[in-house]
Amino acid sequence: MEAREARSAVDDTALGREAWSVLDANRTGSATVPAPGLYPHQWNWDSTFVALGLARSNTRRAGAEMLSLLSGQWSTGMVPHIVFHPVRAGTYFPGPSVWGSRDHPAAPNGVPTSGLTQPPLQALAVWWTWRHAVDRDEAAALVRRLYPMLVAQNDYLAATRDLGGGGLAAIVHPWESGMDDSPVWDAPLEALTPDDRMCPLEARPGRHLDGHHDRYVWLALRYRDSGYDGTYLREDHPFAVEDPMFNGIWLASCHALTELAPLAGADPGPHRERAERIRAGLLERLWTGDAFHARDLRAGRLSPVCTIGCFGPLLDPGLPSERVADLVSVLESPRFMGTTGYPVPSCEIRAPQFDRSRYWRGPSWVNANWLLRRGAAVHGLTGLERLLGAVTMRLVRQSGFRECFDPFDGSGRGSRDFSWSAALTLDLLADTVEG
Ligand code: 2M8
Repeated sequence: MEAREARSAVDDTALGREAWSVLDANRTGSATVPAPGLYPHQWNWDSTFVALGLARSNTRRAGAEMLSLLSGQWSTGMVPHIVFHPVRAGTYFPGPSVWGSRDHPAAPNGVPTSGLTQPPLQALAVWWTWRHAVDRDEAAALVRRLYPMLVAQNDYLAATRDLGGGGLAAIVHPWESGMDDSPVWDAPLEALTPDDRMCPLEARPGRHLDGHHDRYVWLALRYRDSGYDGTYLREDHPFAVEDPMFNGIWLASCHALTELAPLAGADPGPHRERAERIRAGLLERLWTGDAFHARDLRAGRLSPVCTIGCFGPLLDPGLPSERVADLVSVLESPRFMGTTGYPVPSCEIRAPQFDRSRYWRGPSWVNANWLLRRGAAVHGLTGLERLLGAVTMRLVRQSGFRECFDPFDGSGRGSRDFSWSAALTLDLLADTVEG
């Protein structure tokens, strides 16, 4: 363990080997768990980042990762944020008995899952797998198999989650953002008035603000008790936020679907139209003048805090060039990349809520850096793309495949041997090789 922490200048081949050994160790059957100790099940976007990282070297395994995740898809089209590993069911809270998917008619038979979703990155990962596949026939078969599930997922978001009516999907729980403890959720969480059904989470040092543990669980229970009902979400659920990262990822997946549709013999037109609608929603509803800020639908307010989530729409190749320039200038400024030696901090450092060691409130993350780097790439910002790749490689070379990193000194935080950090390193290494 200490050797990983002390790593300074591992050569690329050794680093790649270490990444593979982490992914092999974290694999259970056909799925890769984020970190067996802390997160012993299949998580939605973790698994999808693993597929993105494996895409260039192992089409079959990237595909198996997606198939395993989508085995948990509900008949509503919702792709759950956790697919539980049956043997380890008792080791994570809230587990299957709390979510109660077994008793829900829309949940898959025999595959216990949570009742929430996470950023819809899957179509992008499937497209990435197809684009980089060595065996195109195998990848095309995978696309044909997965395409209907990806369409169902997108239709679910459009039909059930456009709670604001402006073309964006709302998240109904901070866990759905993947950036669970982001300060963006502080105000909507504090506005809740939980009743006596509050149920405390086990404390984990450096994780959530104490006052919010209970609210996370309470919110999840309220939604469960509604029967995971769409009308309840629209009319009663007290947490509904339009998040720019969630929607930026959704938009990127709609673009991916326009490329995948012809391979599945389908019309790309509806995906193009949906992408345009999401872009219009982002520009009309979340743009503040320098970045995209999350909209709290219940309070009718934009969040004042700027976090890495604010840059999600960079993933849209059709984002107007002035908005791209505005975003990049904030990203490169002292508020984010300009003053931290190990960017990108997950919250702007001048914000009172910034905390260099609390999850999603300051630390740098490999997956967020990868998304921003992809955003730079789609806009042809080669210098920024290279820089984001280099700073991310420096983090893992120095501190190993940690869950996240201190943005000032690069030291590791959270779990060791974390799957998405290892998998996305493989993707970055592949770019180094391809030049
Ligand atoms: C963290 O979220 C889980 C709940 O989903 C937790 O706090 O227990 C987040 O970092 C999230 O982005 C990630 O998907 C998950 C598993 O790595 O852990």
